[in-house]
Amino acid sequence: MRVFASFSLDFQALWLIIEAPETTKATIKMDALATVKNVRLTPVQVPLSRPMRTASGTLPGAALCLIDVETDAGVTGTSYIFVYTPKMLAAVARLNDDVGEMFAGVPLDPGRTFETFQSTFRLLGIQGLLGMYFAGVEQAMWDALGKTEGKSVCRLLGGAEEPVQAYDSFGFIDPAEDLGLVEASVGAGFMGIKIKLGIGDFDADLASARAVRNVIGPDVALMIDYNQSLDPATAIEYAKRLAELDIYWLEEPVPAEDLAGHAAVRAESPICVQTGENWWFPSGARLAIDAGASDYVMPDMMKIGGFTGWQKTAAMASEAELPVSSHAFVEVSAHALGSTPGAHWLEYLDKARPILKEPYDAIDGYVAARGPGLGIEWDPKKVEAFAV
Ligand code: SMN
Ligand code: MG
Repeated sequence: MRVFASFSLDFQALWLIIEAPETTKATIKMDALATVKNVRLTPVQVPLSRPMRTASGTLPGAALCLIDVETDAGVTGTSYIFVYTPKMLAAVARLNDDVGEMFAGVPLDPGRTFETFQSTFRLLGIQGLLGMYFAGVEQAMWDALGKTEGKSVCRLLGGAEEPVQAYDSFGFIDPAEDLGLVEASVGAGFMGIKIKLGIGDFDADLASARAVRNVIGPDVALMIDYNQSLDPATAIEYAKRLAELDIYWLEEPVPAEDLAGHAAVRAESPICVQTGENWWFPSGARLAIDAGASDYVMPDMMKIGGFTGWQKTAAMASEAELPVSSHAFVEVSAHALGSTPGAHWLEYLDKARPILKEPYDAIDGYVAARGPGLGIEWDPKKVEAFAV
């Protein structure tokens, strides 16, 4: 049996024609997809409850671009991207001014929109701010689609709003000041804690990790993130010395693009290697997985290309038997992991909380997706207060 999908030019109706033996030819009529009218972008700088100190820089707040996709169905799809530094906010707002109009009239079909986007910018390439911006639009399109269908995005993707195990994500921990926060996380039910190392010397790192292990006890997973700051030989040496603390994973020990370096660390490290937050689109994931760069994977919903990129990457990871975790973006990640068989850990790094009417809470260390759509709504007063 052959199946053809044909689209009327004005997208008034989507017809799926199933060509079967003459006698049983059937036509199924489906509702028309809503189309995009306009994409709005609002840059904000949101305070973080705890500034994020990493080996590769400190983030005092979260520079976010809020993306609202208005549709002709009367619903508005919503998502946001994180551009790491407020100095990039104006550039992304300008991008939306200049290329946002390409989405006008496009049906809410994120997968096809991704293909069109990729071919439109084939000569330029889509890594960087352009790709991040697109991922935000793609996610907002899914949100709008979920709202028009009265379903969560997770359900549209074939999953369910099942709670996903989360770890609480910290920056560099000062054992003299921050252990109370870690203790509170474990008290709130988190069964995993991630800390960053690599700011001071190794003895300070070891002392910090040991202090955290002592506070969380032996049953809570302890993850370590070096944020790309080591060379492979040093990473292997440090991994051997940290192993006594029963470390669950060693994240981005070396620069993200050094896939051979990651593979070398993986081969020698007694601790499992985790990476993925800096893989660009499924093509980047393909290279890393083929290079054997990691024991676990943690794609970032923004750099991997939204839900379309996530699904392709999750399929590759599944084929390679690599457990899939998320990076930042609590809300979209809950939907992505909720529809990913073999989901591993959700990173609880709650950057959007101050601007959401109803933030995503971790309950007993688990986070569940909710609908309709992505289940998020801006708090307009807060958005105004943090607008840049
Ligand atoms: C990270 C996330 C957000 C900002 C800086 C660093 C990170 C992580 O590497 O994995 O949490
Ligand atoms: Mg990381």
